[in-house]
Amino acid sequence: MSSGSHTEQRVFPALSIGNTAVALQTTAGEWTYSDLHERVNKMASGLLEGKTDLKEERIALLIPGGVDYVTTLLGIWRAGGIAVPLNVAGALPELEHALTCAQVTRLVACLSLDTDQIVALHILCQALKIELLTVAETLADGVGKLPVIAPERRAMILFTSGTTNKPKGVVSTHRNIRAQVTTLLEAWGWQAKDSIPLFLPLHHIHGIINILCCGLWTGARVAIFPRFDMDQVMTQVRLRKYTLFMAVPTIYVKIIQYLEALDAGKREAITSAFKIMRLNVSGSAACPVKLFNQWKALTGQTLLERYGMTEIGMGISNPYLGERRAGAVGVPLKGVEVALFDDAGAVIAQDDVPGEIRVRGDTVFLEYWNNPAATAESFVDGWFCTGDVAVREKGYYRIMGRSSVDIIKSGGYKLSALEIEGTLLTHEKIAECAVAGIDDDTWGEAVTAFVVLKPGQSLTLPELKAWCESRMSPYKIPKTLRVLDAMPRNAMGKVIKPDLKRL
Ligand code: MLC
Ligand code: AMP
Repeated sequence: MSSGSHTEQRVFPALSIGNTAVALQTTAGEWTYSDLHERVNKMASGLLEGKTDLKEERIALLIPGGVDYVTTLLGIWRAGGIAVPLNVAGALPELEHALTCAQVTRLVACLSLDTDQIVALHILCQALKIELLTVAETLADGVGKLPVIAPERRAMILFTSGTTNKPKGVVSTHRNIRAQVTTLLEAWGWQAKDSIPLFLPLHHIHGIINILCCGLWTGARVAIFPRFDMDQVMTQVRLRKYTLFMAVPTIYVKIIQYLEALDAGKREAITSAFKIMRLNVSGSAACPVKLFNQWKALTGQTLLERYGMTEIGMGISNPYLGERRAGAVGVPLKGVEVALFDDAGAVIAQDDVPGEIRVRGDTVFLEYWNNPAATAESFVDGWFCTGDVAVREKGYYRIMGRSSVDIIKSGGYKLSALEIEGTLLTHEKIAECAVAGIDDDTWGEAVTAFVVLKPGQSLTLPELKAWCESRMSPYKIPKTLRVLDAMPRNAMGKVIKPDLKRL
C-alpha cells in the first residue's frame, strides 16, 4: 500500500504529519490525517513489540466501524501483518472457522461488545491459543522503526461464501489493494474535498475498499458509523454533509421506504440533499431497473451501478461521465481485463451472447488462504472465473445471474446455501433440507429453508429462527420456512432447487 514515491513509507499518501484535513468523522469526534497517521504508526509499533516486521502474521480485527477499526487495519498493514477483518455480528462457530482457517495468532477486539460475546470470545481464544487484545493496550506510547513493505506481500484475508460449505479466505496483496483503489479513484473522480458516509459492514470490500480505502487514499472525509442507522445517516444527509453516497440496493430500497413515510417538507429536505451530491453508487447486488428509476424520480440522481467481487475488487462500472444505463453494470474499469467465456472455454467476441465473466489484472486476488486446490480450480489460463454470467449489449455488460444456485445474495451479503443447509441439518427435528434464495423486493433474494422433518415432528419459523441465532450471522437466518413431505430430487438423488424456487 506504500505510495512508492515517498521517502517515508505510509499506508496512504494522504496520511502524513501536518495534514490537518479531517480523515475520519466518528460519533465520538473527528480525526485529522495527521492524528490518524500518528495513531496508525503507534498501533504498528505496538503490534511489532520490538520486532522489525510482522512478516505476514495473521491478526484479526473484531471492531465495529470507528477510529479503532481504522487504526488497527492500517496499523497491521504498516507493520507487515495480514489483516483479517471479522464480522462483528458473526456467530461463534463462524468466528472460530475464520480464526482457525486463517491461522490467526492475535485478535484485536472491541471489548465493549456484548458481555456474553466477550466471555465466549475469551474462551474461544484460549482454546485456539490466540492472544486477545484491545486497541488501547496495543497502541505503543511512541513510534519505533517501521518496516518497508513490498507491494507483492499479502495484506488482507476476507472470508467469502461460495459453492463450498465453509467460507474461504480471499488473500489480497498490497499491490491488489492499491490497484483496486486507484482504478476507482480515477473512474469516479474522487477528490480531497469529497465527504462520504461509511455504514457498511467492515469485513467486506464494499465498505473497506470502495469507501474507506478510496476515501483515505484521496485525503477525503470519511464519516464512519458502527452500523447502518437510518435516522442518523439521514440526519447527516439532510445537513448536506456528503458529496458521495455508496450503498447496496437494499439500502436504497429502505431509504425510499423511509422517505415515503415522511411528510413532504422533511422528505424534500433529504431528497434535495441527495440531488446536490456528486455521485450515488449502487453495487454488491443487482440494482433493479424499477429501483434505478424510483431513485432518479425521487432524488434526481442517476445511480451509478458497478459490478465487483471480493476476489477482484471492482471489475465493471457505468461511467462517471457518460451514459449510466439502467439494468447494466457498464464497461470494464481501467486496468481490469474482463472477458466473457462460453461453455467450451472460448472468448465470446460478439455482443448479445451470454457467457461467464472472467477477470485478469493487478486487482485480482493472490489465492485462497491455505487452499491451493480451490485457488487452482478458480483460475483458467490466468483468468479468474467469477461464476457470474453476463451479456454485452451495445458495449455495456448486463449481469444475468450466477452459474451456481447455491449462492444467494441477500441485502448485498453473499451467502452459501450449502453452509446454511449444513447447519440446519444439525437440528434434531430436520431430516432433509435445502436452502434457496427467493426473489424479494427488499433483500434482492431472501433465504428460504425447505425442510422435511423427522417422523412425528413439527417446526415453526420462530422456533427455527431462535435456534439459528447462536449458530449463524443474523442475515443468514431463513426468512421463510417451508415444510415439505418430500424433497424434489432428480434421478441422481440431487435436490432440484429450481423446482423448490417455483414452489
Ligand atoms: C439484516 N438482516 C438481513 C440482512 N441484514 N437479512 C437478510 N439479509 C441481509 N443482508 C436481518 C436483520 O438481522 C433483522 O433480522 C432484519 O433483517 C431487519 O434488520 P434491519 O435492521 O432492517 O437491517 P439492517 O441491520 O439495517 O441491515 C440491512 C443492511 C445490511 C442492508 C444495512 O444487510 C448491510 O449492511 N448489507 C450490506 C452488506 C455488504 O456490505 N455487502 C458487500 C459485500 S462485498 P430480525 O430477524 O432480527 O428482524 C461485495 C462485492 C461488491 O458484494 O461488489 O461490492
Ligand atoms: P462477494 O463475494 O460478497 O464479493 O459478492 C460478489 C458477487 O456479488 C458477485 O460475484 C456478483 O454475483 C454480485 N454482484 C456484485 N455487484 C453486482 C451487480 N451490480 N449486479 C449483480 N450482481 C452483483
